[in-house]
Amino acid sequence: MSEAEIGTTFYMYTPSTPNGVIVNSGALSTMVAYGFNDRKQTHIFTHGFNSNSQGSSSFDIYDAFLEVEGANVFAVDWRNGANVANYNKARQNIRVVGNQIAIFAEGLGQSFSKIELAGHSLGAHASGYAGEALKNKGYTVSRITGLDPAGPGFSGESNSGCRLDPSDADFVDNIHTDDDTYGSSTDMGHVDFYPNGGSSQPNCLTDIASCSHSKVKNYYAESILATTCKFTSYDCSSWANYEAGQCTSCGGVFGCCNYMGYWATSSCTGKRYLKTNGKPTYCIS
Ligand SMILES: [Ca+2]
Ligand SMILES: [Ca+2]
Repeated sequence: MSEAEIGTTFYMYTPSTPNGVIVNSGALSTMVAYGFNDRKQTHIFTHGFNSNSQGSSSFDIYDAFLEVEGANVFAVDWRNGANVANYNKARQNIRVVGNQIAIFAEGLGQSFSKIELAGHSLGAHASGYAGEALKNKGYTVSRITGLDPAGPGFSGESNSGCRLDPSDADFVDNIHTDDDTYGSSTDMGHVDFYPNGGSSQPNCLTDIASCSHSKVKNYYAESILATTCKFTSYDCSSWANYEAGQCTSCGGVFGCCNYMGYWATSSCTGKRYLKTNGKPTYCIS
């Protein structure tokens, strides 16, 4: 679909405009008038297939960034390109959306060390395309967080230019919550977290309604607000071995631990496992 047909809209949320205002790409003076602050961290969030930017689980993420960082939050709404019957059409549309995100980010005139992208489902790959497009212009975004990056058409894709991968940002971290249906079973970041094994989440009886695929947004929102319990995860050869209690140590010969979500660091890479609760508070340790 064309840019006009997709009609990508950018919503801005700041401490001055917590309910959001629609802003135009490149209209920096208007953004500043509404509270954009280039000394603050900027987060650009992109939704997935059959979705939009205005759902409650997305608002929880924007609100958390405002609360913890007083950040500039932008929500990329490409609903006309995402709410189509044909998944492959939506999949093609994120090439367009990724370029629009890149142009929008460049228009902020901010150091890219302050700009982080995050996306759910197809939005994770759109963020990857944006990161790649910016790299081609000589910029590198500091971080891309993939929330259950979409699997169909991406899992096992050997060409990193066709999907989210570690080269798309200084630090790429992903959370896989439905790696056998809507999400991807392929590691696509410097670190890839597989809560509850990554296939099926607690209290999700069926994934037909994408319960497990969507649950990742709840985990991520909670992680931003975390103060003590920060989703500690463990290096392990498999979920079965993790469940059998073979991987409970951090450091030493057992490798390092890392926090899933907002508090993840780039110093501890690879595939990680952890358990969560089935409802808030999701974090166990
Ligand atoms: Ca890529
Ligand atoms: Ca599943």
